[in-house]
Amino acid sequence: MKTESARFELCAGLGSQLPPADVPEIALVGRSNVGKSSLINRLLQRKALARTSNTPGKTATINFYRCDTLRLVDLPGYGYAKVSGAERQRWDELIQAYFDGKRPLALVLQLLDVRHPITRDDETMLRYLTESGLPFSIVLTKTDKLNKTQLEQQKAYFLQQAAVYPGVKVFPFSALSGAGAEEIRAQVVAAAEQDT
Ligand SMILES: Nc1nc2c(ncn2[C@@H]2O[C@H](COP(=O)(O)OP(=O)(O)OP(=O)(O)O)[C@@H](O)[C@H]2O)c(=O)[nH]1
Ligand SMILES: [Mg+2]
Repeated sequence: MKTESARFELCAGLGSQLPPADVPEIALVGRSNVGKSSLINRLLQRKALARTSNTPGKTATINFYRCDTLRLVDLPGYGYAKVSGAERQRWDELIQAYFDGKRPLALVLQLLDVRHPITRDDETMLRYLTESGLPFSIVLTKTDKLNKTQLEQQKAYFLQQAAVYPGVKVFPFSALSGAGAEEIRAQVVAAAEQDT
């Protein structure tokens, strides 16, 4: 992955604004604030190409980042309680338009905060990915926030949870230290190549 060539490509607030589905895409999904934009920055070796924030619900559009012949797709986070009904409906429609858009989805990265149990929203997403037959991997974010013992415990918990999804890989990751980024990048590149 030649990250020097990475650039922000486009942001879509409506299904009609999605770019032509012409290169393999890697989509990031997960709860609001789980670390999607931070992972994109790490994968592309940029400090702030994707905007990150302490305020959940920051990314309310689908943001596309282009690197070589693949796209990283930052989807709006789910599970943020404070958004209005109308806003939530727009998000739902936007995400549906993306997943229904017959796009060349090479891989979905499902992000889960390593510190917390899987939520109902996470489960809904995981079930959706499974039922749609989409290839996906799990990324456990914010591993730097746990000590070694806690981290081992949580990894064991997630590996057990992931066992119901055959063949799904689990990548522990820290945006702070960069731990795990190399492995995820390799998986992204391999998935995109397979899809080309
Ligand atoms: N310590 C630590 N903080 C992290 C990590 N990943 C993300 N954060 C922090 O968590 C907050 C949310 O990160 P974002 O990358 O903006 O999360 P997001 O999933 O894009 O959030 P939305 O756009 O709201 O859906 C920011 O303050 C980040 O700095 C990590 O691995 N370690
Ligand atoms: Mg974001």
